[in-house]
Amino acid sequence: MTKIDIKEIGKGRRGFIKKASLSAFATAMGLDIVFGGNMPEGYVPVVFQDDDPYKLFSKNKELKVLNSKPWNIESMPHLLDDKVTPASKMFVRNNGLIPAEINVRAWQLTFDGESVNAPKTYSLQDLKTKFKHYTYQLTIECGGNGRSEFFPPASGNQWETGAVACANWTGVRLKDVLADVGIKDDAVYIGYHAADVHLSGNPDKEPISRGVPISKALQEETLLAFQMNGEDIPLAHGYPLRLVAGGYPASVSGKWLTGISIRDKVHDGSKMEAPSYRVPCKPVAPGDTVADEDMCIIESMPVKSLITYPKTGAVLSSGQKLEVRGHAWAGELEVTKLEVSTDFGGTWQQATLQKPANRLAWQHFSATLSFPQDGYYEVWAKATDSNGTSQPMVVPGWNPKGYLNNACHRIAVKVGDNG
Ligand SMILES: Nc1nc2c(c(=O)[nH]1)N[C@H]1C(S)=C(S)[C@@H](COP(=O)(O)O)O[C@H]1N2
Ligand SMILES: [Mo]
Repeated sequence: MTKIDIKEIGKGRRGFIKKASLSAFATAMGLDIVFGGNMPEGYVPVVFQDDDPYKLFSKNKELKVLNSKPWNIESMPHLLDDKVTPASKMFVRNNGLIPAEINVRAWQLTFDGESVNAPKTYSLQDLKTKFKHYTYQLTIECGGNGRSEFFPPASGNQWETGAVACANWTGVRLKDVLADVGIKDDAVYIGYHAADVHLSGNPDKEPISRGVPISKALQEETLLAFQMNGEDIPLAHGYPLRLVAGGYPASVSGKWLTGISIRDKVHDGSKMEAPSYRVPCKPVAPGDTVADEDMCIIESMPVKSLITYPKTGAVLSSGQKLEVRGHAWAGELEVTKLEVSTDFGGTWQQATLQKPANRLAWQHFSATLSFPQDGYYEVWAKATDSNGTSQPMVVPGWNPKGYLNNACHRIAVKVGDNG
């Protein structure tokens, strides 16, 4: 099966449409462009001018498009109410252009690097037939989720709270495949390679090529996934093959996976270098300049939670109780406590917190709240991880790139007619 993404066809250097793409447009339409020779250089036929990302990626219309080049689309707390996030409500974060053409039959995954015994290549079929399949619910959250709240502001996509999801991922364990490849004792890191295209159009540049320490690569839940929620992975989320390493910043979960390098040092691919996906090794004052050598790679994500029901702005009648619910997660750790407050953090009430479906899955919570009188309230949620660390009530540790904002989530609730 070949999937063609019309929007990416012909976007060469600087996004201009080349004459050479005329035939690609014609093929996509199944019609000749009779006077196509008269089209000005760079002209996009009207039928292709309206990018409708919702249609293109089958997304719920309430998701928010932050950027179209590359596509970055954010979800919202009330859309994340499902226990397992469906594709239609999952955020999209791209650093480059989605591969224009995907040939599943010819798709290969190559292992190389200083620390493989010998390079080895697998077809998708090899991976699916030679190794045992596993399914896990894995939480993946963009390192920049919550960036919009930092001050002074950090450049980059201004994510609010919706760059997180927990889907069911099915694939083979990376550790099983690495055992088959044969790796040397000096392996310390892996780095992924993928089929997406750098925004410059330069085929020699990778939009992103990140990785994880070998110990994370060898965890049971680290998958080479070919299914999401029981179906082929949607194109926007990495079809036909994706590395999924839950609990770490989602940037390590490489989509459209074509290669894995086993490194004898920390992987030095695109966006591994400072300051990308790094925070100051020691806390700094807001707005400080931080030298590259003082920035450390983000590994496990911090403890966090989201109230997914009700939607902020809920209106209750006088005396009505409110059943709130949501999810909590803590990177590589487990969430051990979830508390909610209706009085701006003055007092806290313990919520019912479920165990995760498996390690690295988010956990569901619920609590029944009552309100003493009519008026305006906020519901705040605070999770605590198995190390005893809780979410901060204010935006934590400012950092130059605006990563790791795990401040308590808050929703507004009005009680009574005049609330
Ligand atoms: N090949 C490739 N993999 C990638 C990216 C990318 O741009 N290219 N973006 C990364 C980042 S920064 C994030 S947050 C997640 C987003 O995953 P999603 O789009 O499936 O939600 O994919 C990661 N994997
Ligand atoms: Mo990300």
